[in-house]
Amino acid sequence: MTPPSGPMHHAALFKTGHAGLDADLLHNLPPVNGREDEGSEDVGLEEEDTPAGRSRLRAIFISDLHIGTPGFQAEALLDFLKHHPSDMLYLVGDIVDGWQLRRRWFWPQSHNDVVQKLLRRARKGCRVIYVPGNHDEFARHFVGHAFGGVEVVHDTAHTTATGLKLWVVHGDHFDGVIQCAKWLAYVGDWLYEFTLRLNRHLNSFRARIGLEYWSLSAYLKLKVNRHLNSFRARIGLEYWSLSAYLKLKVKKAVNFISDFEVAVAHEAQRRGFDGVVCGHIHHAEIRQVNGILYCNDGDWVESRTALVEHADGRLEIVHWGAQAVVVNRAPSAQAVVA
Ligand SMILES: [Mn+2]
Repeated sequence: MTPPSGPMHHAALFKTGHAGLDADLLHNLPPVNGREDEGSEDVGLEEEDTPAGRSRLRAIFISDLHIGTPGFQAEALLDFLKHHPSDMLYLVGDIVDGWQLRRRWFWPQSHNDVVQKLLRRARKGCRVIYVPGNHDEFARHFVGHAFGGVEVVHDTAHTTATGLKLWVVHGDHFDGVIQCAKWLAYVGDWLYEFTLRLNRHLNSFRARIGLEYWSLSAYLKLKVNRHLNSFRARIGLEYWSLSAYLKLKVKKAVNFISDFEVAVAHEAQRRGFDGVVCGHIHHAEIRQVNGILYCNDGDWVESRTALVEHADGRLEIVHWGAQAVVVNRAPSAQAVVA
């Protein structure tokens, strides 16, 4: 089965430092396509015992692990993988965080365990396909190669058991911030990591001295609003509502999500696909966008989510772990340019 209009032949979006290299590689790449695997892949190749009551998945899509940052929830992912054997595993970008590692080396044993686990899975017969993202763009130089059975591709096509043709891509090329101003993306990334870390430290300290969980952002909102308005009154400005301002910001974030979704879905349609699987904005979702099936597999920093395809072709988002997770269909302001 030929992927419609050949996703590998639209190289314009994926310019890397190795322009000449890409063109050659693109023609030598085997199509990565679920349908074609059915004959050759032995479903009997169990990586480990299928846990009782769970059947083997046809495919798993995960992205935005950010291995190499304190935010990566390695134990949760290991646990998820242990409970979900699959025929195919797609790593949809931002797997290793090169941006953060460049600033500060952070690589605990649990992060090693995850890498080992992924390689082991490939060794045991699971087809592992790695689609690099912006945080691991260094891997884009290795497109067309396989490492320990892990195939590296810019983007790929996956056909579900029901015949849906899905375009698999990280999605950063549809993020206006990254396209227009990379430095802004770096700054935003640092701020995001910083607030995550601050909140974590603050609350672990509070827990140690017996205090309950406390939200830094809620406190700041109240404080800042009070001081700001007393200052504004003093210099003769009218009252200004921080919460109204934040609400506007939230609306902008929502717009950002929907702009992103529309852009990705539009490109998938242009390439002749029925749908798209991407990551990047840390916001798991399955929905129709202008007649195209838009799937986002979320992240393993905050939401611990994966997109899975069951044996019958059913697609589903799995939220993993004991943490309270709100399954909310409505867009929220939690999306980040990641
Ligand atoms: Mn990304």
